[in-house]
Amino acid sequence: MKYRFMIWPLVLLCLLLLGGCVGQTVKETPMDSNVLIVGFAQLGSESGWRVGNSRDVVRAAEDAGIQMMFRNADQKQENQIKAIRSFIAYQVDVIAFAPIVEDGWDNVLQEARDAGIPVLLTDRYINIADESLFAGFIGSDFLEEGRAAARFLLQKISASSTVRIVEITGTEGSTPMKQRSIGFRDILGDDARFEIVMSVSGDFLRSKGKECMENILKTTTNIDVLYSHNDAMTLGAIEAIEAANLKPGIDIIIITIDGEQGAIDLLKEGKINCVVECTPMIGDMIMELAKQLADGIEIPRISHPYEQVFSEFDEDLSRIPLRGY
Ligand code: GZL
Ligand code: ZN
Repeated sequence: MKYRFMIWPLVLLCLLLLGGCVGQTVKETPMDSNVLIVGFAQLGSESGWRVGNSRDVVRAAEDAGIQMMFRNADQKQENQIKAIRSFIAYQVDVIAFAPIVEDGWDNVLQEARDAGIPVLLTDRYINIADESLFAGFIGSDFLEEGRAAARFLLQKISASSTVRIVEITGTEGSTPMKQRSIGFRDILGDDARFEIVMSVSGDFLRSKGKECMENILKTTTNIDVLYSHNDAMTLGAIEAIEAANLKPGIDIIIITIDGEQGAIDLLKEGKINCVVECTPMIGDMIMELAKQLADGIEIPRISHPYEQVFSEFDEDLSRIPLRGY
C-alpha cells in the first residue's frame, strides 16, 4: 500500500496536464491512503452488455470497499492508454482494463511495470511480446461461445442442402471478434452443407448491425442463417430483416451472443433461435483478483465465468432469470 498524501498536488497537476480526466469519471470520493485503490479503464458504452459490465464493476468495487478510479475511453484506444497513464501517475495499487483491441499495449504496460503496478486484463485479451507485463485475465471463453453457436446450428439443421450463413462480426481486432469467428468455424469444420457467404463487421453497435443487414438484403435475400457476434447488432439486424418483410427466427435462423434481456425476450417470441450467454457480471471476480494482486498473491493467468446457452430447444424459457443488462 503506497502513501499518497505526499503526491496529491503532483497528481492533480498530472491529471490536468493529461488533459484532465479521460472520458467521464463515474466515481471519485476523497482518497483514503489505507484503502485499496484500483484504476479501471473501461473501453466504451457501445452495447447493453458494456453498460451492464460498467455498472457491475462499480457496484462490486463499492461492495468490496475498494476505491475505484473509473475512466470510460469512449471506444478509443488512445483514451484507454491515457487513462492507464493517469492511474500510474496517481500510483494506484492495481490497474484493470478491458482492452478494446488486442494490439498496441506493450509500451503502456511496460510503464506500469516500471511503476511497480500490477495489471489485470478484464473482458478482452491482448497480443503482447512480454506476457509477464500483465498478471492475469478474467473474462469469457470466446472460442467456446463461437463453438456453442455452431453446435446449436448443427442441432437445428437436419437437411442435407446448402445452408447459407451471414456473419456480422464485432470490433475488428478484438478478442471476442477473432475468437467467436474461429470457434464457430472450428465446429462447422468441413461440413460441406455450411457456407459462410458473407462476413462483415458491425463493430458491436446496434446501428451498424442494422446497416450491415440492410446492405446484405439489398444484394440477396437468399440467406438461411444470421450469426451475429452480439445482441446489440442482432437487434439492429432484426429491424432490417422485418423491414424487408422477412420473419426473423423463421425465414432466417438467428444465433446471437451476450444474453441481454432484449435478446432473451425475442428468443421467447421465436424471433431469435439461440442466445449464447456472455456474462458482463464479472465485477466481483475482478475485485477478488485485484485484492489478491495488491496482497502480492499470484493469480490464475486465465479465469472464466460460468456461462450457458439458451435456445428454442430449451424446455421452459420462462425460467430464464431477469438478465440485468
Ligand atoms: C464480450 C465483450 C463484447 C460483447 C459486446 O466479452 O467484449 O463487447 O459481446 C461488447 O456486446 O460490445
Ligand atoms: Zn479459456
